[in-house]
Amino acid sequence: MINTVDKTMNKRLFFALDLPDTVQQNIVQWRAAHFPPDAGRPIAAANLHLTLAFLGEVSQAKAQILQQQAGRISQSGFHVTLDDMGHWPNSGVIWLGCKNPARGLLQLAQLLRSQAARSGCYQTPLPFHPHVTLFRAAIRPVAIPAKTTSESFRVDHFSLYESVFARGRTRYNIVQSWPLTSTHRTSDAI
Ligand code: 2AM
Repeated sequence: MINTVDKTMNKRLFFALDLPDTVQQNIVQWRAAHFPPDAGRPIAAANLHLTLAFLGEVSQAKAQILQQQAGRISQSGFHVTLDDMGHWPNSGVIWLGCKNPARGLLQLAQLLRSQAARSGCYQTPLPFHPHVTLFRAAIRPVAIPAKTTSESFRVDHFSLYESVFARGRTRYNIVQSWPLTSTHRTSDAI
């Protein structure tokens, strides 16, 4: 049978939280001051984000369904405090994370991940560990600074992103965003 689905139309998508510009700039400055230049490949300020659910290569039809489902999510915003960090040498990732992630953050990621799984997007069985990737290709041991930036910000929306690789660079473009506002509160605001 001939497969008439044009795979080139698929997009590499993921749901994520963007970081306020000031937070991106603060993190980049702190990173430059606290890590050696050969720690790994630093992520550009504009690309710093917190992934909620990775979808992979997705057809337009499937993306539309996932966007409709995302639009039905009703929950309030929350705070993110990046007061934790670490190094995953196997995946070569140095990251900033949250010691005590807000319940709303975990709830939102859980919902998006289960919707993605139901639509046939493979979801890792590993537990969700909210993080902002600072470096990739960090495969050698590196001294992790004693203290993080402890950047804290309020989250009032989440977004669907497309990952685009062009001219040797990866860019993350926002496809659509949805507000986190709810008349009946389903998450805590800390
Ligand atoms: P990472 O930062 O921990 O690498 C876009 O690629 C985003 O989706 C990245 O933030 C990446 O997380 C996340 N992601 C999760 N699973 C992925 C996968 N299997 N392949 C690529 N990116 C993935």
